[in-house]
Amino acid sequence: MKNFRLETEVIHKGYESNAYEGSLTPPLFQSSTFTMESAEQGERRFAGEEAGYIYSRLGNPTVTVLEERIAELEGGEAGLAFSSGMAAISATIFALVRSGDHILVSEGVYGCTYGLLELLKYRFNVDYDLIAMDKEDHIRSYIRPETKVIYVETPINPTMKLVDLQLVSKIGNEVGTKVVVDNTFATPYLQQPLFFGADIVVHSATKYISGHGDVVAGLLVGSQEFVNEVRMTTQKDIGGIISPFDAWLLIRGLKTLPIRMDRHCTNAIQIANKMTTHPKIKEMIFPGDDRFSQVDIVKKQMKQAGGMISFQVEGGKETAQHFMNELKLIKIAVSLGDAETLIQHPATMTHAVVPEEKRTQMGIAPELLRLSVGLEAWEDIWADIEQALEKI
Ligand code: LCS
Repeated sequence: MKNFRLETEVIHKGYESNAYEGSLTPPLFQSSTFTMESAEQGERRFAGEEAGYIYSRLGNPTVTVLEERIAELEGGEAGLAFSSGMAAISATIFALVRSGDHILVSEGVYGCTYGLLELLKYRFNVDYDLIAMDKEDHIRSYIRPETKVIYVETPINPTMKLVDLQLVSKIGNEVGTKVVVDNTFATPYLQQPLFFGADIVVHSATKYISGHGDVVAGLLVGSQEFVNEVRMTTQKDIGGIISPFDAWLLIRGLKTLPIRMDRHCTNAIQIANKMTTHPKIKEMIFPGDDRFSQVDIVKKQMKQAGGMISFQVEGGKETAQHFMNELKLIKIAVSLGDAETLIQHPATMTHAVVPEEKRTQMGIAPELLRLSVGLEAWEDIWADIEQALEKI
């Protein structure tokens, strides 16, 4: 069938209703295992000589629809779904490195990704460097013969710094190092790393892809060869698979991804405009702001600037916490990309596991706050922020 635009593929890709009694939505195959017609068929399936489902840790028809859909959206050959973003990230990295290897990492990653890098370093002898990835020479100076992965978040959680995907992919491809991009903040609707030359995309699907705050899940997109390898090794044998029901919820969430992202983005622009003029907001970091230091990268690789804003209030950590406590509509919660506007304090919440010195290197100040702008009327979101600012 011909390829459609992304807005159409999020609704139709990988599913034909006539195969399932005309059921409009993909059925939920809530089954752990699949029966075989004969012992010989079982033998052929295990030997890989015959296609067919065996056991849901190896594949499930509902999960397959999700995997085909995310692969299409990211423009990759194949997709794989996991029980969490961290399951996707850890299965990917474990498939790419062995003891003695080195990983080059963007200067800032989600707290538990940092935790995974530390675990790899101290338990499995896999070294890493967190570096600013803005200059070609600087990046190249950190590449060693043992560098097997360049791991990048863009936009970076929570500092909203960007990494030039074309630049890192060019370097990675030249030196033969896999480039892995965490595309959680942008989603494939706003940014498609594989088109810039990256090898693998990972997601916390818990966020915008779900969009409704009711699933914890992860996704991976890459070449068919790499996806097959992960499916049969670090996913199958470590076991971080998604449940069919969670896959079904993600299929539902994905259908509205484009229209939700448009609204997140326009709401964020309105809130950011208001923030820039407020005297109690010391600094605001939003890729959609004209004064954002990496506007060129936004223009080059993102369709819109996204729905995440980081900012600092005048005063230190206590003032930031006081501000959060005064909010009424906006919820204090980690996670992001939900219909509800959420706020969190990275230094004591999502990035509390990162030692202070490394947090400073990443740009996470004690008064930094991260706002996930939701789908409510922006005027109501701003009114809540404004009344809380008045009280600090
Ligand atoms: N990558 C990014 C960029 C994330 O923000 C997160 C979670 C993960 C990976 C891990 O995904 P998970 O296993 O939770 O599905 N970020 C969170 C955050 O900022 N607040 O709560 C979780």
